[in-house]
Amino acid sequence: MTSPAPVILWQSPPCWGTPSSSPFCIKLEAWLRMGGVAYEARVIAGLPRSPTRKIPYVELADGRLIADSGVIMETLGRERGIDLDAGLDARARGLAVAARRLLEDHLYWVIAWDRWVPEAHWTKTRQAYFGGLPGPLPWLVPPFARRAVRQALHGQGFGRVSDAAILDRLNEDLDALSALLGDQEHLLGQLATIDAILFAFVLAALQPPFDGPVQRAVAERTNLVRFCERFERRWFSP
Ligand SMILES: N[C@@H](CCC(=O)N[C@@H](CS)C(=O)NCC(=O)O)C(=O)O
Repeated sequence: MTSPAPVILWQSPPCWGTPSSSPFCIKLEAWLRMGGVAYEARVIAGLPRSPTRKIPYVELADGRLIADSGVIMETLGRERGIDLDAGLDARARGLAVAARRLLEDHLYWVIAWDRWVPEAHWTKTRQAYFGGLPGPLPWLVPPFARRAVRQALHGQGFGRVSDAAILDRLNEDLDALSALLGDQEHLLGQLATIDAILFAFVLAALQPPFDGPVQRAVAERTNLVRFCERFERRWFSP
């Protein structure tokens, strides 16, 4: 039997020593590696061609474009018989959903705020995300992109509260994750999809070169940092 053609993973470029500036892209790439799916990572030029206009998305050999890291994982999992969560019982599955929501729908917004809002951080984000664009684009694009993120943060709520309130919530998130992980090798005691998600979002909070309160808060939870180091060694070593 011939093996399927590599999946094309469309994502944002590597950033600050991580495989992509987007934690959702890192999550998906980690899952592809864990599931043994052959893929080719490509950097988008211009706006995403995905149905949702978001990254990551994948392009399959039959021409399908699939958006959303979760949908992509479900689709490829179903079509290729990959189930990294087969060994989880109902309680562990429940915990995985809760942790995923915390990471993707809450910690994600702390990460976005940290990168796009404080002026000193924005200077570095702007350079990292847009500095390589051609012509006048590094001057033209960032103000529009920043306005869109600020509007999203306003809708989500972080745009309406103090920095201290955001950091309080970050600390609650990190305490919860750190307590769940404890001294285990994997969040749920065995390798599962949630490990890819934990890795991607904790790394995305830790890695920017801001040396700010977000990075310090993550660094204090040494079990989370060690988890990321282990995960990276196992799944992203050359
Ligand atoms: N639920 C989506 C979320 C993806 C997502 O929010 N991607 C961000 C980058 S981190 C994006 O493309 N943002 C562009 C936009 O919102 O227009 C997934 O799991 O893939």
